[in-house]
Amino acid sequence: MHQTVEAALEINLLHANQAGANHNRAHFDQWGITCLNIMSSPGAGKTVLLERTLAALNPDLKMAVIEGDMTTELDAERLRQYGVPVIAINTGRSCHLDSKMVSGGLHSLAADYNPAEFDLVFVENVGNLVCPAEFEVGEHGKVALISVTEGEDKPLKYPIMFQEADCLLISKIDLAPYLDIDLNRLESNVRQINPQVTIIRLSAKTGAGLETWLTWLRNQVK
Ligand SMILES: Nc1nc2c(ncn2[C@@H]2O[C@H](COP(=O)(O)OP(=O)(O)OP(=O)(O)O)[C@@H](O)[C@H]2O)c(=O)[nH]1
Ligand SMILES: [Zn+2]
Ligand SMILES: [Zn+2]
Repeated sequence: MHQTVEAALEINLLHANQAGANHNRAHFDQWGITCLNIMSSPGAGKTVLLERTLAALNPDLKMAVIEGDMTTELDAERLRQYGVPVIAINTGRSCHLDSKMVSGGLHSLAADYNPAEFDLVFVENVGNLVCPAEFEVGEHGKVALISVTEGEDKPLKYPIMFQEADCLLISKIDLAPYLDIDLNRLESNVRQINPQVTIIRLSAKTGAGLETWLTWLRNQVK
């Protein structure tokens, strides 16, 4: 036998968060911005992916990043080198960004720039395979990464993020030959819980799959 815990407290938290997410979405829509929430476990490759993406699409698309980290500005500093606005948000003890934190980020973007000029805002969530997927931030789409070093079973063990994802990137495929991982089995585990998801195998290191990702991304922009 196993049990599933249902906490009323968690339901209230999510309810309050949803109101903030709706507020953020209204801003994004009013400004004609597409917002994507990038999520993965720590170190799966979100920041490197964003570095490659900003390098490839700037200045064709006007982009900004809301960068969530628990304590540092290390990722934000990496991304600032690509000449786009990067708003760093330290979550402190919190393991995910919530809609209120992202609201602070997007109001500060709107204070410093004309927000209507932007096409695409990325939210890099805190590295965590569980919590970020539970808290909407007003995004139009969710992108999840799973690196080949994490194992085929993770979509089954941590299903929410994979269930919610519109696009799943299997990252670091350049490392697959050195590991005992069956990529087809990983994909079929993902499909089992989310048959609709777009799956792209990608290596930010070799550039494999990058064009497919950029095409998917361009198609998301309003
Ligand atoms: N071999 C290989 N290494 C990669 C690839 N993508 C990322 N890495 C490495 O993985 C490590 C973590 O990458 P990051 O982009 O910082 O990961 P992250 O998801 O942003 O990490 P957090 O923000 O801390 O959760 C770095 O050492 C990267 O160089 C890849 O495609 N291939
Ligand atoms: Zn507002
Ligand atoms: Zn990062």
